[in-house]
Amino acid sequence: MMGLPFSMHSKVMEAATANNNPTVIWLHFQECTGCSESLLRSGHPTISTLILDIISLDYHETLMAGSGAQAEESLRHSMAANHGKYILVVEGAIPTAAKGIYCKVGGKTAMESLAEAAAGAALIIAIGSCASYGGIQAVSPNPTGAVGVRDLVKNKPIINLPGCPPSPHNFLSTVLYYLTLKRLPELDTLGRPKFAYGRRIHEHCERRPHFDAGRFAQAYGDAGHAQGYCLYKLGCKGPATYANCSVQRFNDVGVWPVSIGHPCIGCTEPGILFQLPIAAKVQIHEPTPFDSYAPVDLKVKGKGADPLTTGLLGLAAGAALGAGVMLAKNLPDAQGEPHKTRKPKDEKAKSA
Ligand code: FSX
Ligand code: SF4
Ligand code: F3S
Repeated sequence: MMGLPFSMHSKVMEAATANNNPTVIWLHFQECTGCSESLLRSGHPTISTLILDIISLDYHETLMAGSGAQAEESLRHSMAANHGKYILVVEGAIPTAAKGIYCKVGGKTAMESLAEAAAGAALIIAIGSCASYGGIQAVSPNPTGAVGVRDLVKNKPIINLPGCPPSPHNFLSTVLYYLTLKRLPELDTLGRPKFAYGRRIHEHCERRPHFDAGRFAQAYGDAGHAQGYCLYKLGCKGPATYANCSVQRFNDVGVWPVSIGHPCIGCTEPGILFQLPIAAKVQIHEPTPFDSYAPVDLKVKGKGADPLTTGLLGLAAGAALGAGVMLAKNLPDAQGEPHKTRKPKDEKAKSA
C-alpha cells in the first residue's frame, strides 16, 4: 500500500509502535467532513488505534470532546508546545474573497487560521480534493474565492491527498511512510504520493475486460449494467483518473464506486471533478493496458471460471501484456480445455 518493499515491514512496525507519537493538528474549513467520516471508517488500523497509539491528535473539531474557548486555548497551547514539529492536516478549501470572510472559526478567518498553524508545522497534509485544489467550492463562478492549501502556503512541505472523500488508506499510509522514513514520499506534479496516485484506476478495474471487449452499459439498470459491463459510456472517468481505488477499495469490505455500478467521477482530478458533467465521456489519449484481471469471454460455454482460475488467467494475461502482447491466446477455461480468447478487434471500443 505504501509502495515499500516487504523487507521494510519491521521498520514500519517500529515507527508505528514507537513511543513518540507525533502531534497532529487537524483544521476544518469549507467542506462536508466526508474526509473525516471516511477516516472514521478505516479498519486497518482503526481510528482509535490511530489517534491513541500512532499519532497524538491534539485538535480536530469533529472528534474532540472540548469546544468553544477551551478548544481554541488547547489549539494555541499545542501549536506553541510543538512548534516546528507537528503535522498539520487541512480538510476543506480556504475562501479568499472579501478577505476570507466566508469561513470563520473561533473569530478567525480560515486564511488566518491556516497561516498561523502552517507557520509552526513540520509538514502539511491537505486531505481531500477541497484542501488540495478547492474542490466543489472552487467551481465556477467560485463566489468565495476558494483555493487549496498549496495556493496559499509556499514555504512548507505539502502532501495532497485528493479524493472526495479520499481513501483513508492513503492518509494512514502517508503518515506511516513519514514516520518510518522521516521524509516525504515521492510526489507527482500535483503533490500526490505516487504510491497511491501513480496509476489510472482504469488499469486495475475489474470491468476492464469488458472495456477491452467493447461491452458497455448503455443506461443505468440495463442488461449490460446488470451484468457488470464497463461504465465508460455512462461517463466513467477511470481512464483519466489517477488513484488506487480499484486496488485498495474502501471500508474494508472491498467496495469502490465502480464495483457498485457507479461510474468514477474522477474525484482525485482537479480538471475533472465537478468540472465535467457526470455523464460526459473522457477522451482516451493514451490507451493503457489492463493489469490485474483476466479477459472475460462471455461466449465460453459452461460454467464461468472459478476465482483461482480467473486469478491465474489474470497473471498470465498480465505477463503477456508486459511483453507487449495485447491478449494471451489459448488460456484454459474452467474445465481445463483450451479456448481462443478474443482478438483485439474492439479498437473501436477504445476510441468510442
Ligand atoms: Fe471536500 Fe472533505 Fe469532498 Fe467532503 O471534508 S473532498 S467536500 S467528500 O470531505 O473536503
Ligand atoms: Fe472500469 Fe471505468 Fe475503465 Fe470501464 S471505463 S474499465 S468501468 S475504470
Ligand atoms: Fe473517486 Fe473515482 Fe475513486 S470517483 S473514489 S477516484 S473511483
